[in-house]
Amino acid sequence: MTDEPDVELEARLEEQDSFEPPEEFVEQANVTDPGIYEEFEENWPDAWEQAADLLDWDDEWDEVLVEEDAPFYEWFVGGELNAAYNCVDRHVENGRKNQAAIRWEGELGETRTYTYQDLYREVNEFAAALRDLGVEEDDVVTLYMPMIPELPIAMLACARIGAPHSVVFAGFSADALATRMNSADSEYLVTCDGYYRRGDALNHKEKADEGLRGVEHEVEDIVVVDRLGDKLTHFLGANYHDYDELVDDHDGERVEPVSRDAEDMLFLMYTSGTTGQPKGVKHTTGGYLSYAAWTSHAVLDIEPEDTYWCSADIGWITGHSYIVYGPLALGTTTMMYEGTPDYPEKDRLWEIVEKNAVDIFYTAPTAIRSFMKWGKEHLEGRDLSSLRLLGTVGEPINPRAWKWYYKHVGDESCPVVDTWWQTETGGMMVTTLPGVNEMKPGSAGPGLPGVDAKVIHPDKEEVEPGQAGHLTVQKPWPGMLRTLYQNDERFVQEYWEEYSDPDSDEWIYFPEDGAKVDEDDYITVLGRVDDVLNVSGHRLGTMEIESAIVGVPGVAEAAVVGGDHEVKGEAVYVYAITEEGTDGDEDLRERVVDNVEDAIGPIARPEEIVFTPELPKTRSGKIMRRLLEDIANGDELGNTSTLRNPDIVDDIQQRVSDD
Ligand code: 6R9
Repeated sequence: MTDEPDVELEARLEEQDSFEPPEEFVEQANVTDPGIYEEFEENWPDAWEQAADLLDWDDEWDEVLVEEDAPFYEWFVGGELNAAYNCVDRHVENGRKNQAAIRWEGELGETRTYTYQDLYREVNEFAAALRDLGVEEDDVVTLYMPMIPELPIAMLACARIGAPHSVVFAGFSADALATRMNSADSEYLVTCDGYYRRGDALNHKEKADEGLRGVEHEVEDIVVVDRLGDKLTHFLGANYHDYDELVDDHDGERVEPVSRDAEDMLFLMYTSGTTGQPKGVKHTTGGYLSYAAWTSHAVLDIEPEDTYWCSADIGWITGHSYIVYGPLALGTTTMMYEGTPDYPEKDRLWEIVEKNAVDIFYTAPTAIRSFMKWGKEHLEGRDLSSLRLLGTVGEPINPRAWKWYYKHVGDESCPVVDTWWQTETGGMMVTTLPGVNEMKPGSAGPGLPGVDAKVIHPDKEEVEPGQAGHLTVQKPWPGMLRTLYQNDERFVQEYWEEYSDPDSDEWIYFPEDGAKVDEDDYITVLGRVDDVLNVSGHRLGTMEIESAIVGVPGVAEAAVVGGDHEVKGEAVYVYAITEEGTDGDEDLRERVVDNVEDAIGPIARPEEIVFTPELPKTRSGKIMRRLLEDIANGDELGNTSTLRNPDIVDDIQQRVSDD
């Protein structure tokens, strides 16, 4: 880190490796009884009813869990409910219509507040508009939108009429949008004209239009939100609609929320896997919403009167579960911020916390490492005393960053929850309960009550404390993905095949993370064991990036690995073989970068590109990625004798140090 080391913090906190939850916090916490672990164990799976009981159901479930078709589990079977009703209507009915539901801060400083009544009104109007356009129950609606209130409104409008949404992160490229719309056969798109980033207005619609050109089926309708206020006149056809006009045309209309089966799809969310094709993770209405609400209650300690802020983007699962569905199901005030944390100044987030008296703040380790780098002086002028709980998610947090967060943001009076989970798990899985457990910086904690997380060897035995192994989950949970969209086979292959034994009906979920465990069953997640990188907490498939690179004329082959990065955690390192007669020059480098950004988005931008005549390969022809990682990190190289071409290693090292 480049800032002055905080001597006092170092001295006092460095040695400390566990922290008790602050008493003041425990006194008011939602969950404080350590017996909850036993309760779930003894009363499993019925204990999960306490998650479902946080919601209002149109029809009670007949069975909590049906395992007949494992690993295609079903939860709260026979139950019926509507997610939008649970996130909006019931709070209006319960006399809380004037409470703020969404508080939004634009990057330039504008603010908008939607009370639950406002939200109710606009969700209904947009739901009516979608219906009018022809959207029917079970049609997938793609939402390609940045952090503006119309995004959660569109999600809830879809949920109201039983149309699953598929949100595509606004930072993704036109190609990525097309791939996802094609995969989901999605015939409807909601997008916007543009948004602000570091003070610049970005043209988003141009990207959306370009993406639409790559969609292979007919797209029925495109709705465009006017974020920038300069009404776009360049709609490309009669099937383009202005969001405000649609909502005005349906002024005051009401749409009865559709009763959905607990197992009906609430949404699809695409995530990166080991192959080039992103995976469409399917989440359901009953299990997912119960799980998002339950974990928001038990781990984030959300109360209706709180102002809660998760600084993720709704385009990722964290935003789905912990900006939109969990917090709104509990009827709290959820914050949204459009912009970047250092615009216009590096204290922007703390300004927002102070101004809104935020109670709970949930962010990513990569953000915390940036705050550390910028220096604590950016927090010092701000009153952060409203904060009660801090959380992190997305990647492992190093103890130093954890302690910095605890001390400088939380003033040693807020518990920090380090929450391990995935797009596929729907919600948090491994974390401390802030009102129950002590915290150990760097270690996420035990599996949540009812979550059977175990770290195992290849022989399926649990590892000894301190040893590394694979993280697994050995019992189903309500928030779990049900399948990969239209690909049951890949679902079984990706998550269950490694450790399950179908013959004895033993099903073990493998999230593709390495981990170790200590004597108190606290799990430290070490990172992915597959070819997926975690750049600033975002999952990127190396295959996806490699295929974008070999698409550049002049590049014959490419290998992408993760190199250590001070702020991003991991960064994209590219080793590429050029074709005969092509120079690995600046021009080619630029074309590689452009192609990666076009195929995926700026988040996948390579940190380093090394052109080489060969890649180190084993005798069976496999690229030795470990070795390339070690070279990227300047680490001691392991044994290279199994290589078919050991001489190339020195050569590549030379090229790296020449750069
Ligand atoms: C929610 C989310 C999932 C992957 C996951 C793991 C990493 C997430 C973590 C963590 C260590 C934590 N990860 N939280 N690693 N400690 N607290 O991030 O979902 O985008 O699907 O990423 O992120 O490697 O497998 P997703």
